[in-house]
Amino acid sequence: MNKLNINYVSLSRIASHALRHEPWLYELELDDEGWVPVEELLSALRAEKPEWSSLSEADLNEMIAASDKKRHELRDGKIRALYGHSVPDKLLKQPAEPPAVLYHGTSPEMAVLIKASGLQPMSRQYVHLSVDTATAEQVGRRKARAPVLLEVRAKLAAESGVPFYRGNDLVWLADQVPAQFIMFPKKGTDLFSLL
Ligand code: HQG
Repeated sequence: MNKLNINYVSLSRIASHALRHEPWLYELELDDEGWVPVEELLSALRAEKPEWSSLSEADLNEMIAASDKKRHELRDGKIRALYGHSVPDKLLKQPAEPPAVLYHGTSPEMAVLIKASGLQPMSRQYVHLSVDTATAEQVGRRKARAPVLLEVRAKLAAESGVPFYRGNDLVWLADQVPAQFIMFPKKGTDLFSLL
């Protein structure tokens, strides 16, 4: 704990809500790349809880450093969420060359639907992909006790015209990924009988 008794997990959760989902509830407006002035976010957060009343930029830096995932980026007096957005206006992102393979962890039930219609962003702006299987499993465990790991042939998809975007070092984004570029679990696994 720190001198202001700030719970950084809870701070990060509220900051993500403001920067990803409902900025208008905090009187914030994201620019077309998702940035807001740090001072504007700070004044909104200071009003949320008595123990946040003298929150500073240093606390936001500490929140980012203390987090288990790199969810936010603070630069030149501005801050944004790096991924996860559901705001109505789609953020501008520059396509980048993805690694050969990316992973997506999900539930067995959703994997069946993904086999039929590809990876879709659902309630977010972008599909979220992981650079390694450990991260994808962690993401998938939010959806199922025994998640399914899908392998996305990202380089091949990119070469075929599917854009990919960098989220952070571990997370990549896509508008959608057609099923033809996704490898599903093989014959002999439990999931295969469902697929
Ligand atoms: C599924 C967390 C049916 C998809 C994580 C997923 C991540 C489909 C769910 C980030 C589908 C959406 C995002 C289709 C995809 N039919 N279901 N065609 N295509 N789905 O939570 O990727 O901790 O919006 O498999 O770590 O699970 O918040 O996406 O299960 O990086 O920072 O639809 O959120 O980060 O679920 O997670 P979500 P996600 P934070």
